[in-house]
Amino acid sequence: RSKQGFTVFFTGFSGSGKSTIANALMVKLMEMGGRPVTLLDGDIVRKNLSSELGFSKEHRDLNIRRIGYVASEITKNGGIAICAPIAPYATTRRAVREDIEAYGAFLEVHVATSIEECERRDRKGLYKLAREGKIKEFTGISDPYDVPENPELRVETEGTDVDNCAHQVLLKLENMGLI
Ligand code: GGZ
Repeated sequence: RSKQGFTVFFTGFSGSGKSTIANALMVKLMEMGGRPVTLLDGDIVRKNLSSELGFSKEHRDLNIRRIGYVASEITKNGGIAICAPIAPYATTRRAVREDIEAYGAFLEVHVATSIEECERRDRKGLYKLAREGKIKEFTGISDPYDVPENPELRVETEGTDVDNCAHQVLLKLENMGLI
C-alpha cells in the first residue's frame, strides 16, 4: 500500500528562512521520488492565489485558509504539500491542521529565528521600512505573531545551516513513518 499524503507547514517571521528551508526540503523529497511534491511559498501564493489580499487579520486568515485548502486537496490525493507562509495566528494554524488531518498527516515546523535576528539580516529591507512606518501591520514589529506552542518540530537557524534544518525535517518525517 502506498504511503499517505502529508503537509509540511512552516511558520515564522519574514526573513526567518522558511522559503529557503522549504526549497531545500522540496529538492530532497523530489530526489527520493514516489510522490509529487508541491511547494506553496508565501510570496508565490500571494502573487497567484491571494493577489487581492493585504495584511489585516481577516486577509491573513483568508490567505492561510486558501493555502490550507490547496494543501488538503494535495494531501487527500496522496501527495506532499510544503507550505511556507508567516501564518501568525495560532487559531488559524489549528483550523488548517484540522482540515488537513482529515485526509493525512500534518507537520507544523516553527522556524524559530528571533525577530532581532530577522531584523538584523533584513534581506529585503522590509524591516527598515516597517520601522519607518512605511509598511504598516508588519509581523513582529507592529503586528502580532503567536509563537507555536506544540509544533511537531522547531528549527533554530542561528548557527545551523539550511541543509541541516531541512535534514531535521526529513528525520522527523521518517520518525512519523511518512517517508
Ligand atoms: C508581514 C509582509 C507585510 C506585512 C509585506 N507583514 O519576506 P517576505 O516579504 O517575502 O515575506 C513576507 C510576506 C508575508 O506574506 P505571508 O502570506 O506569508 O503572510 S501571512 O501568512 O501573514 O498571510 C513579506 C511580505 O509578505 N510582507 N507586508 N505587513 N509580511
